[in-house]
Amino acid sequence: MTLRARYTGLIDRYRDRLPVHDDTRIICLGEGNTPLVRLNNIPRLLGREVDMYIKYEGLNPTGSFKDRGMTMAVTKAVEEGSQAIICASTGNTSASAAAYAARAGIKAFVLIPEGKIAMGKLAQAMIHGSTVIQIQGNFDDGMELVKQVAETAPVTIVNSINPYRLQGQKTAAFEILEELGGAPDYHCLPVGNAGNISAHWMGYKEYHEHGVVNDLPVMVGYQASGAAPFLRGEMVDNPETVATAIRIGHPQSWDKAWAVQKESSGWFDEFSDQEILAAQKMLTEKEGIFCEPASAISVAGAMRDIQSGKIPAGAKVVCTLTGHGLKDPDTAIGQCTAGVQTVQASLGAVEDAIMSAIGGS
Ligand code: AN7
Repeated sequence: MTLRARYTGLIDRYRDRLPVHDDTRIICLGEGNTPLVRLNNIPRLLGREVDMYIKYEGLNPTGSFKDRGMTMAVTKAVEEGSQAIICASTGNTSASAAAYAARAGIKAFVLIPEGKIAMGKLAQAMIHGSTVIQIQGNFDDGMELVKQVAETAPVTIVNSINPYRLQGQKTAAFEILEELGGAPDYHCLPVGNAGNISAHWMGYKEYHEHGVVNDLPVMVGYQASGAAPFLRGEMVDNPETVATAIRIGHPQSWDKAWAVQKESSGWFDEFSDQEILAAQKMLTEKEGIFCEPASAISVAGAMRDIQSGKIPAGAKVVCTLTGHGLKDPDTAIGQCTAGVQTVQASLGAVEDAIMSAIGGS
C-alpha cells in the first residue's frame, strides 16, 4: 500500500494548464477536488433512465465555486505586486475574496448590495477582515463603481472580468472529465454574470483540443425569472429574485455566454422563485444535499428538461451546485413549515414526540 500525495489545491494539481511559474507564490486554501455525487432518488422520482450527477462546489473552502477563480486571481495579484483587491458581490465572491486576501496578507474591499446579501456571506467578509462597503444599489451598480474606482485607486479587481478568475474556474470541467472518463452529455448551471458557464466551456474545450477527451457537453444555463437577461435578450435593470447570488441584470460575460450557447448547441431557461426553492428542498430531503437557492436552479432545470424529453433518456447530466446552503439559514428555515417542537426535558415527553412522529408518517 502506498500513501497518496497530499492535495494542496487546484493550482498545484493543474499547474501545467494554468498561468503560473515555478517560483510563483501560490495563495491557496485546498480548493477544488470537490465531490461528483450521483443522484439516486431524484431520477427515480422522475421515472426516467438518466445518469444525474451533482458537482458539489459548495464544499470549497469558503462555501462556493468562487474559490477556484479566487486562488488564481489572488495568486496573480500578489505576483504582480498588488497590495489590495476589490470586488462587487452578491455574496460568494466577497467571502472568497476576503478569505484569500487574508491568506495572502493583503487588503480586500468588497461592495455589496444593501440588505440583499445572505448573513453567512456577510459574516465571512467581515470576520476575514475585509472592508465591507454596503451600497444603496444592486450588484450591477456595485460592479460599475468597482470598474470606475479601479481606474485610479491602487486595487486589483477580482470579479470574473479578471481573466485569471475564469482560468481557475475552468478546472471544475477538468475534474468532471477525469472523473467521468469523458464529457457528460449535458452540463446544467445557474447563470448570473455567466463567468462560470464560460469558464466551464473553456475547460471542456481545452481538454478536447488536447485530445484528452473526444466529446463535449451541451451547456445549459438557468436564470431566475426576475433576473433573466439571457431570456429577455437584453440587460435587465431591476433584477429581483430570492436567489440573491444570481440577482444580476447586467451580466459581465454576456458575449462569452452567447458563444457558449451557440458552440455547444445549448440553451437558456428560467425559473420562478417558487420553483427554485422547491428544487432546493427536494435536494435536501431526497438526496441529503444542501445547496443555496441559486445553485438549486441547475437541478430544477435538469429535472424539467429531462421530464419534457429535451434532455433524452439515457443521457449523462451534470448539475453544478455552486454554493453551500448554510450561506442562508433564514431562507432555509423559512421553507420548513413543520417547524421545531418544544417539549419538557423528560423521557416521557421525548418518547411521545418520537411516537407521534412515527405514527404520523
Ligand atoms: C451560488 O458572488 O456574482 O454566472 O458576486 O454565487 O459565474 O456569475 C455570484 C454568482 C451562481 C452565478 N451560483 O455565477 C457574486 C456572484 C452562485 C453564485 C452564481 C453565483 P456566474
